[in-house]
Amino acid sequence: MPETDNKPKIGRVHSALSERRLVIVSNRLPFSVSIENGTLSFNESAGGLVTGLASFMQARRRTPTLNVDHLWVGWPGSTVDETLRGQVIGEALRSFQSYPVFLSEEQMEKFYLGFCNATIWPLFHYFPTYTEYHAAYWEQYRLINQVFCDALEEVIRPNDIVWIHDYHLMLLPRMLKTLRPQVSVGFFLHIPFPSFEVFRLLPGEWRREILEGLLGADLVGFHTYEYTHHFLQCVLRILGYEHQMAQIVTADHVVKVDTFPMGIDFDKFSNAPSESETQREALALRSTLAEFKIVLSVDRLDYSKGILNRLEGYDLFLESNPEFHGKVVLLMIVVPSRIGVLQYDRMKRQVEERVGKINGSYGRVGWTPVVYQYRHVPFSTLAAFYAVSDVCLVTPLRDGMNLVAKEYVATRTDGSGMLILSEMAGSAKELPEAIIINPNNRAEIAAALKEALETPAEEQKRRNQIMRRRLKRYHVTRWANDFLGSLVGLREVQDHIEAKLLSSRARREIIEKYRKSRRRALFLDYDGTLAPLARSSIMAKPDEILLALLQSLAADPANDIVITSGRDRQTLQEWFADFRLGLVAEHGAWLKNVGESWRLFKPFSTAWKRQLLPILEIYADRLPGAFVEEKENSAAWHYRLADPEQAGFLAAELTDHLANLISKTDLHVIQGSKVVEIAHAGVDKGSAALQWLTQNEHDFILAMGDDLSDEDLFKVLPDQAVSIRVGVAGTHAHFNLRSNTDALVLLQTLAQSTSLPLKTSHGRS
Ligand code: ADQ
Repeated sequence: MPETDNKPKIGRVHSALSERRLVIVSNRLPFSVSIENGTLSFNESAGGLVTGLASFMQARRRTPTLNVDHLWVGWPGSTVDETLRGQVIGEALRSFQSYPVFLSEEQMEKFYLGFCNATIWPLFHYFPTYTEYHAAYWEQYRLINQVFCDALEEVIRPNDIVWIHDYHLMLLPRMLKTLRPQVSVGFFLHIPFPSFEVFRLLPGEWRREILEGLLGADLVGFHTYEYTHHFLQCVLRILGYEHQMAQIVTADHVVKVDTFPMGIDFDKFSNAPSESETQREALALRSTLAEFKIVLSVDRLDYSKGILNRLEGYDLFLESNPEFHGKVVLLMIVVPSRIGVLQYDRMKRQVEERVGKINGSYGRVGWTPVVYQYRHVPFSTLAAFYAVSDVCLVTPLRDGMNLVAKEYVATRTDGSGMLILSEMAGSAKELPEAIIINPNNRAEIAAALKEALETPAEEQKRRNQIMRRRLKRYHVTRWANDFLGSLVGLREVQDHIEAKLLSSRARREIIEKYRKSRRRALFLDYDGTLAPLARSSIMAKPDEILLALLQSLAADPANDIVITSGRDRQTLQEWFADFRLGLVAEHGAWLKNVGESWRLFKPFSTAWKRQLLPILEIYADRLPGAFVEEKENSAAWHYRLADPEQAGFLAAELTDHLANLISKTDLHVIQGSKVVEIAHAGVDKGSAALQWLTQNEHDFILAMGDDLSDEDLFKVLPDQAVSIRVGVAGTHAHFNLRSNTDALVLLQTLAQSTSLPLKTSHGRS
């Protein structure tokens, strides 16, 4: 990576954000369309994502310096007949700045209820036994992501910032970026990203496509550091991409991965208790439940939310604390969700049975231990619930973040109230002053309830004040601006790197220069440049197409072609002996001119091998898949086939270890692509190439390479030389090419260019 400061420059970012249209893409729009007797009606929809983003959008509208131009793209919540679609689009654009993506019920079945909620949701929440793996679901998931991409194509403008949300659309970033490489694309995942061992349960093709899909974005965001870490780990282990400071250079662009814990609209919740509607409802509630302490729980009906565990914990609390009988109620608000998915329907029945059992066992006239409501409630009612409750009990078995916990604390303006929070919720990282419990342990829930109900008022205040300060500072607008600022700021780093990508104009100029030149030197690295990086060195043997290409380049008497490689001379000899090629082996230790025999760059002592080779062997023994390659004047420890994470640690350790041992010698350690090498300092591809350049005068010089050892060559070449780094990476070369295939295409074009009609008019020798 180049040494560029990639922190968003606040002023520039702010102005970039205010000048560009923001396009939010999520499965659901912030409203649902319903049709009764041919009449359309639009109702607000609920859920963490929509609640949070809608607040952010409102804040944007309230900020005069920000351009409020935005568009929200998503499914309108029901199947809309063809004949009504025009009307829905018109109303959605006019009243909601939204653009609907129409999907049929059948499509939603396998996509939404299928792949999204019967495959990804359970797996990512660590319920592998609930996870269903159906090829038909997967196919539908791909298809619907494509439908979203097609819809975006209709509305997107080149300067838009596109922010894609959640697990329904993980393939969309790549699809969109392929279609519109210039559009800034961000992705945020609202649910946990599971550990590698869980993610790998997905079939190979699915898991690779999902990761590739996400890496299509410029910025990928998660709620917690753990999820970010899991994602990077999966990317490394499944796709083989390493990261540097959470920046990944893929074959075609640079992706940043980062943590952005979602906040809430703090002021909205903090102001709610002083609003008349909330006050009225709170008063009514208090008078109905005047004799009781209120323990509140609010969530969607979902097995990940730990509703049954909560009821078990409460049951145990009542069983072991009879002194609280008749003094406490659990007010349990459950919002209907994903009706029609087997586990959800089953869970609804189980919850109802459990509530019935607790009320039947402990209840009496005048006291219902669990007050259960299965419905969506409007904001004022929700705020009133938060405002009157002494304890908020949040017990998810897994939760990406959990906004309810934050909303409760924000609503407690007088500092009273106790939050009990599961350690499995992302928000537990930000709210450690809550009573943190493990929801799998009902004894812990029961003990936490007792503790919460008995916590003195000053202690409640102390804890809440700390949490409120934090929530006030990192509110939802700050979260969204942080994400978008980071996305826009990233553009600068990407531009810097991508500015070097070989343009078609520069390409034409190179070809022209090549055609007109009289004597040319071409320095071509082998692995990663002429041949794709292979899993084993044997597999990297040149194929017939490559040999034919080299032959045609070498057949031109004006060309001095030199293969500059880190490989040993025997291998190069075996592959290229029959060709008119110069060869550089072991990064410049061995040189071979056409028609001559090999010669050493300079005499070297190899006494070091006796001491250092055994060390490389020890490291190879410790890491299955790693092996040592002894060359005449150098030695390499390869780990392409080894476990990438363990290899990463060991490679760093080995490099350190060797660096200490060779500090007073003329050796140095080179970290290459999946290899650690020991070689003689001052011997590199640059010094080797200069030997050819001093032998003849060249009016065209080209150097191509894909890794750090090629940078030594790029650095020493004269200014007029054409240097090309294969892969998108920071470099001393003049240009980058995206891949080894692009490098071969360019060489092919050069080889063919001299047979074009103008060839003889340049009078080459
Ligand atoms: P959800 O699973 O929907 O969100 P959560 O974060 O708790 O979970 O958000 C629920 C939202 O819906 C809250 O804003 C709450 O006020 C509201 N709500 C809940 N029950 C309600 C009811 N009965 N009536 C009215 N409103 C109700 C997903 C992830 C979470 C992540 C969010 C945001 O699963 O882990 O926190 O996205 O990223």
